[in-house]
Amino acid sequence: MTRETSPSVAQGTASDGARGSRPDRGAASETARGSRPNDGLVYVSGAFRTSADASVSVFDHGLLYGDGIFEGIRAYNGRVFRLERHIERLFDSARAIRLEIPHAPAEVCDIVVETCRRNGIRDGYIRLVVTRGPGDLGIDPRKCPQAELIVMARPTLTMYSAAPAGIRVITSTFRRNAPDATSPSIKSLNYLNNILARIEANDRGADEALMLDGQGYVAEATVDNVFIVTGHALLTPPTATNLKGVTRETILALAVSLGIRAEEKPFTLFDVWTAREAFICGTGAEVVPVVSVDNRPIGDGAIGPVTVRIIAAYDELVRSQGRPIQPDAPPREFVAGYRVCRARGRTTASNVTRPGRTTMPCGKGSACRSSIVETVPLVTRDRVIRKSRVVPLAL
Ligand code: PXG
Repeated sequence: MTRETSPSVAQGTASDGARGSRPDRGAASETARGSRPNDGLVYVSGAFRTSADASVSVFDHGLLYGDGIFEGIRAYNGRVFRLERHIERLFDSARAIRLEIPHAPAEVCDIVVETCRRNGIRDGYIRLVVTRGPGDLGIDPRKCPQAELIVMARPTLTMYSAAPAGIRVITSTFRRNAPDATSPSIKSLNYLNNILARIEANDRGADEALMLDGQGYVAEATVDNVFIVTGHALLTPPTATNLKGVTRETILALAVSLGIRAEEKPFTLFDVWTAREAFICGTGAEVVPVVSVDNRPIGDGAIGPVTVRIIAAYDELVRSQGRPIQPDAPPREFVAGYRVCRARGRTTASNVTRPGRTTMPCGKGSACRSSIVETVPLVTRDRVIRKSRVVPLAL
């Protein structure tokens, strides 16, 4: 499975006088230089190395030219969510930039799971990076004989601290990459447009930025896909102008289970300004309500009922599906159910499948009469185990 090559293949191992053997310069200088995790194991150059020893060459074309791709995956409850789909997208990105990953997709899946195991991850965030590998100065990829696969796993990743209450978004002046330039379908190491958009959001005191495409249609956020709820349906832009997000796909499928009409259709800022609800979604962020765009409240400026239902269904789904990290984990039969409460003018949702966790905002728990219960069909090891009882949403 793994290429257990000798440490001498890796650049900057402890034995050659790189980071591992540097004198400790103390916390203050570490902060000045930007702190980095010093625990855990990273898969790099064909072997697992301590974080302190995990490094790549300064001649790596991923560093020199952004010549590479990445993936972000989450593990929940001891399972890696939609692992095969993420790895399929990684290989699609690689193919698009004519990069040969030095493993088969199934081997990369195994390396991801092994990285989780070695880091004791049950819940966490997994990052894969594939670079063109070490070469020399000069853009020509023929200078890079061997691509570099890096896999890291961390127990946490927080994208937006304001997420539970809903985030404030601005529209960036930076456009999402044109489909006829570096396709936005490629999850490449070139995120400069998106980073500039995020800096713009930071400067304007917002949490995130919406990026438009070259024609002025809404494309996506800087690291998330975008959805709006109109009076007619749940809408998300077609993927020509944005990343083919795994979370986006999951939500489109969940919408079907929930009886929510969903469409992939281009839309403009007008549609955002007049939307009832909006949210962004991605592996890192999960599903995050958007309460304002360019200081205009979305809907009534509170988190809307469709968003609440989707967050609840997504939360249940991710905790019940995925490739087990421990090899002999028994299959778990699981049906999501949750209660949507409209008490006190608020709408929220709470899990009712696990006893003792039904806490409604009205304080009545499962006795709450302002709520409806829904179940969502879930799949265990690719098998549908229960049909849903869909409660249609009045859109
Ligand atoms: N659009 C863009 C531009 C992204 O980078 C998404 C949409 C959502 O895709 P998924 O497949 O995750 O639903 C992304 C995802 C990070 C980080 O560390 C970035 C992403 C995901 C997780 C972490 O910045 N990008």
